[in-house]
Amino acid sequence: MHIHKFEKIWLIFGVTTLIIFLTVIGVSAFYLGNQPPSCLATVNPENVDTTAPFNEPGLKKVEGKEWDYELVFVASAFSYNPGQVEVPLEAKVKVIATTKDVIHGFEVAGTNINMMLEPGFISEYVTTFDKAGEFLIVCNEYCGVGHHTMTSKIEVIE
Ligand SMILES: [Cu+2]
Repeated sequence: MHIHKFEKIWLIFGVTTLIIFLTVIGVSAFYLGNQPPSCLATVNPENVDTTAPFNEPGLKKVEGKEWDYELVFVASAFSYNPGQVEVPLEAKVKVIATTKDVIHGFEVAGTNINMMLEPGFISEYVTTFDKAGEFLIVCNEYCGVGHHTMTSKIEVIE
């Protein structure tokens, strides 16, 4: 069978990039331990309000962990609880969030926090807020008629 020279080059290019991408994903997942933010912990979506830590949404100082604070958010159509929260500058924070009803997004504009909140799953992300100011939290998964009003705010204060 005759394969044109350009077609051969294109095939080699395609297979090589595929191998490179799979290697990057493999190293990231199995060697560096990177995982999607919501793949390990679960919560019954009907009992979110009575299940720790979601029974007390907001910022809490913690001791003896790799992070200094835990910032708990509960999403439901069409709001986040808390609706506004203050975080000290340079604090290492673990953001813990879930949803009580449908899938919502949790994007903190201007940072690299961007999680999908799925009913029954807990999404977590550890980050350091190293810029002072106001950061808008928006829902970026269409969740219904009030989707565009679904926001919250993180104020990073010195
Ligand atoms: Cu939404």
